[in-house]
Amino acid sequence: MSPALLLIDLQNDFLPGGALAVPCGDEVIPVANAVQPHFDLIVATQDWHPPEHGSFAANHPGKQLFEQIDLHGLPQTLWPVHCVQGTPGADFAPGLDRLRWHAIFQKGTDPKVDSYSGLFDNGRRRATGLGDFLTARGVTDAFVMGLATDYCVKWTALDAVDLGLSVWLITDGCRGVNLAPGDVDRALSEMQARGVRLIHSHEVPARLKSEI
Ligand code: VGL
Ligand code: ZN
Repeated sequence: MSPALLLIDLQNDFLPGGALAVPCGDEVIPVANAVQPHFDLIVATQDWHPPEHGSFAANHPGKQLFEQIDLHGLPQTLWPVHCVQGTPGADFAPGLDRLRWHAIFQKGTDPKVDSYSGLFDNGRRRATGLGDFLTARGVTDAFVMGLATDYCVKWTALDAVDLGLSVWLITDGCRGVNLAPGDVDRALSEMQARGVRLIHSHEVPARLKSEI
């Protein structure tokens, strides 16, 4: 197995007090710090929107927060202004160890299309470079954790499956938005149905040692 750890959107705006706070999102930071020493290859994704991004309700006068619209041909949930490039909300969580990260892949930079996945935009037109990065290093297994389970974590995991990787979701390292009750459970089922395997962070060391 040639593993990589993918840390998804561990940014201030997704933590309690942030613009798009994920309930208990701060609880995953110690999990990220605990698993990092077990990996030789660690990458992070960063939601990185321009102020005029089309996913912000504020940029669609008359529309409500969390309403669904059509954004240049794709369904789009309208979010609070979050993770604006260069703002403190877009910074990584304080207390998150990042000394051993190999690369950061930014996404959501095109105002016309959102990018939940760390690999491709929602229209699958542009790649972030993360897929090529993993392929170039011969990665076979992606261990995914972060925020939010029902959006960026889910789409990153599913895209990684599509790239042919074995995907492991570190469940205690993820928290979800649950806009509708049950969204997180549905996301977990969807991932499992597509071959993503769920593991607890405590199982990671044994899994990395196993040849299976
Ligand atoms: C995310 C909604 C909007 C996420 C990012 O990181 O899950 N969710 N932008
Ligand atoms: Zn976003």
